[in-house]
Amino acid sequence: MHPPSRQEYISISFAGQGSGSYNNSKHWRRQSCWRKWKQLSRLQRSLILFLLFICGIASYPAVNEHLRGLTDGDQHTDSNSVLKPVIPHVLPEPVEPGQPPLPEQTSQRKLSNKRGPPVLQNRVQMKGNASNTVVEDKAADGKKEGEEEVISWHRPVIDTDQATEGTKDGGNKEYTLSNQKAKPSNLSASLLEAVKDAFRHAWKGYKDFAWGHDELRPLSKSYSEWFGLGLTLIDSLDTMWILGLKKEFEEAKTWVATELTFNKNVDVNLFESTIRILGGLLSTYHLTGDTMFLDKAKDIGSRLMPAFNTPSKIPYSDVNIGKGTAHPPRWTSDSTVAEVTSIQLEFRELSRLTQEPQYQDAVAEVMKQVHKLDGKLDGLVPMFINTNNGQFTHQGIYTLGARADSYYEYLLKQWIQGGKTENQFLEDYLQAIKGVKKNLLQKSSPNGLTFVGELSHGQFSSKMDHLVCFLPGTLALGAHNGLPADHMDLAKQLMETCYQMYIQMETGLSPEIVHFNMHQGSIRDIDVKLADRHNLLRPETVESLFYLYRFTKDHKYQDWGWEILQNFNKFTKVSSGGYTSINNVRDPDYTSPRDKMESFFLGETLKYLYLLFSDDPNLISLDQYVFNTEAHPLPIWPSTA
Ligand code: DMJ
Repeated sequence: MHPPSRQEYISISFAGQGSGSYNNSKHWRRQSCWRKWKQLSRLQRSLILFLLFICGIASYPAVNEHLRGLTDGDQHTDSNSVLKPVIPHVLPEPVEPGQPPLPEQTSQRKLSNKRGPPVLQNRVQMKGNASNTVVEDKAADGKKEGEEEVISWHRPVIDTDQATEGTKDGGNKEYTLSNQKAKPSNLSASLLEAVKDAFRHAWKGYKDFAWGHDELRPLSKSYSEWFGLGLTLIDSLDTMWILGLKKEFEEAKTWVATELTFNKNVDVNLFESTIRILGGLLSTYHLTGDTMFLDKAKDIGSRLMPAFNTPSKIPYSDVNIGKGTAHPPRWTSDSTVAEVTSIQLEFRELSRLTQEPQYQDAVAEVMKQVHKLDGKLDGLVPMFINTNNGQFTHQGIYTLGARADSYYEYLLKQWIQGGKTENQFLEDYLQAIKGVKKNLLQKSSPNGLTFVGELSHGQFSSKMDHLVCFLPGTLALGAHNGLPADHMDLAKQLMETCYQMYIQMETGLSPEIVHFNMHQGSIRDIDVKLADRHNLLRPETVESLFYLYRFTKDHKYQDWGWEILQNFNKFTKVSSGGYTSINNVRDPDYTSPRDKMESFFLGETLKYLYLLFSDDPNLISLDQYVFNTEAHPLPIWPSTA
């Protein structure tokens, strides 16, 4: 008996008859290829397979880089989200009627047209004052003269109800139409209200789809858990208080009082839970005077303490707050230098409030050891430290970005918190800034943007993380507290650079990492690698804009923040509620949303934008409060003298 003929041979016989009417489908093509494959000799097939294998190996790095670009992010990025279909841009949604301006909104100032040095090309130009419109730079976008596209100030970009594949065509045309109704009648008087609108919109998404959970996934209208502790809600408490969102605050407070429990068998990251949860609860206690928040702060603070039970007293990265056990990550016994040196403001404050010294003692011991360690370069620290022997590891790499950033920030801020009496912090900070200037500071070509690069075993790299954009603000804070005036000069230069990292992108939003060109003849200052094009709604640039505006009163910093807020509204706002991180800041038509709203968007980004737009220097006075690295204000200690 003959075996039943296989389907592929059936279609071959149709095609082979040359009827000219074959079915040109994928199905047919698959069958035809299969037939040809089967007709090859074993040797030919082996040869082809071998060549395909070689090609595969050769293309692996490029593919890998592309995939990394889709998945990179904070360590807790949900990798599933990258597989989501791309969501198209949509027409503007109607905007809720505006609230009356706040009393502090008195300025009738026009938005500045200035865009830094004249040679620097900015993508977005603001025209006029009362019209509050944004006109895209036609040259940059290749549009014809006279074809101005007016963009409304407040447009949702991502409509969850219209999620389809392939958004390349048409999407941008639709949503670049002006929505005149959406414009506030007076822009300067509405900046604060615009931030409140953004917060309410973000909060709506969180409340509707993620209430009591860690993070909103706005596109899938669901949530993700990291620690399972209502992270976004806690991170947002003091923002709501500062923005005056009383109803929202009361609802959240009720949840904290009745639902939040730390008696849970969960592993949490020491640093992240300290800066977001402990920091958030402490600052909310200070702002409101409600001891419920202090009780919760004590509870989480004491549950985090097992992290310090290590041979070296350098804490482990992870703690199980239910079991009272701690451990390093599975693959190493190292902790990150930034993580172990950026929990001090919170634990020191907890000790001051409770009169229990163990918290402060534990974090002071870390600072004492790091201060004495070998392996620094002119005050710059490596990125890892071993929890067994207390020594730096992976030495020779110096950055102000990920894994080292807030070490520098907390040197200055501990000095300020303690009433400028702990000179060791100040000395280490001053030395580190000198180290930055000597080893990491360079200028780009062709326009001479000042940037902070990295050093790897003596080799300079022009890579700069968006995270480094905390530095202008920190430098300005130092200068405000009496440190050398040239710190302020540097702060201003770096601020300009961080702004350019936004405005030179097609979406007007910064990527996660940029590379600066340094060779003569470069045609642009900033390059972005495929893997680095994402934006996670991070706060560092608007944080620095807030400090720079507070100390200089130069309105251009408010203008820059306003542009950034508009671009968040334009490219990351999800119509059903919430904002989303995006994968691609280089293509306004194809931003590839990640389906995640990080808690720091509410805890930091929107708070700093609000404070930036406020002209009231007493709204969280920088002479009374110091912000932790998650934007939670803690009091500067009263002098004991
Ligand atoms: C926040 O958790 C904090 O600002 C931290 O210092 C750095 N990373 C995020 C924001 O980018």
